[in-house]
Amino acid sequence: MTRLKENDVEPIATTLVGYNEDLLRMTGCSLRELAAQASGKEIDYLVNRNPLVAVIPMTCGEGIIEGFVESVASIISYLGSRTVITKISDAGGVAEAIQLGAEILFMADDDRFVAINIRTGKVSDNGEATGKGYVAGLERMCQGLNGKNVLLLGAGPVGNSAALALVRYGAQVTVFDVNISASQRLKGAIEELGYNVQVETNLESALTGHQIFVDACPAENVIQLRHISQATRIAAPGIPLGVPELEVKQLLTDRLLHDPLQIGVATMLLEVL
Ligand code: PYL
Repeated sequence: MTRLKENDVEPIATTLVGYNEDLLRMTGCSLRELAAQASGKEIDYLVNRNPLVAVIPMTCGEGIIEGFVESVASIISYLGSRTVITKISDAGGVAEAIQLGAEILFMADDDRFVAINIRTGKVSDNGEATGKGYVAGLERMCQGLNGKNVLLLGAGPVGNSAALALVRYGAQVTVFDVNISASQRLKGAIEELGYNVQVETNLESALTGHQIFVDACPAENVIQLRHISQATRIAAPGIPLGVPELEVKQLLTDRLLHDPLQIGVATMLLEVL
């Protein structure tokens, strides 16, 4: 998993209104509606129960990312939840959150970013939630995915979650990962659930043979200009963005779904309600 940097998260809190307008234009739904669709939860549950959500800084491993907990808290607050960032980090922060009466805890170390509902025991992992959230956005952007060919780049945690969400929407999924055994493992897991996935080992032919992409791999500039047409739609949960930034603005306006945290955090919250 690629570690976010301060300049990935710093702009989030002050650009959520504009971000939501862009999302509405691209997918026809707001961040709240997208998270509700991805999690299968009704948004008014969030409003009615209004649980206190605590975001806890974690100093372990490579430590704090400046602005990370503030960005997570701003997204949760934007969704309408009562939110607090604990003053204390780590174990003390967990104790502080519970003493404050928090029902849901968000925290991230170098390996896992989780949301925990301490009342129900429900846990949501950022990778799994991000995969579901982005596929829900892609489904709205494409006005449905049933019967459509989708190329999934990356068979990691986000890719595995995205693959399951894609086949559940009826998409014909082809997966490419530089690590072929990762693609095979993903194929096996999806087949166990009664669905089919094709494994592609030639990236160039996969890219030229598809218009709908889920870019869930950490490589940069995988999707090149020659792979982009008027029909191209891209959901890109991967950090850093796998499409050349500059050209993207010109060619893919309103057809590229990409953010550092928003869709994943919103889906995590709805998942643990
Ligand atoms: C959750 C993000 C999404 C992509 N990469 C993941 C990442 O950067 N994880 C590390 C998060 C560390 C947070 C730090 C803090 O500020 O509490 N422990």
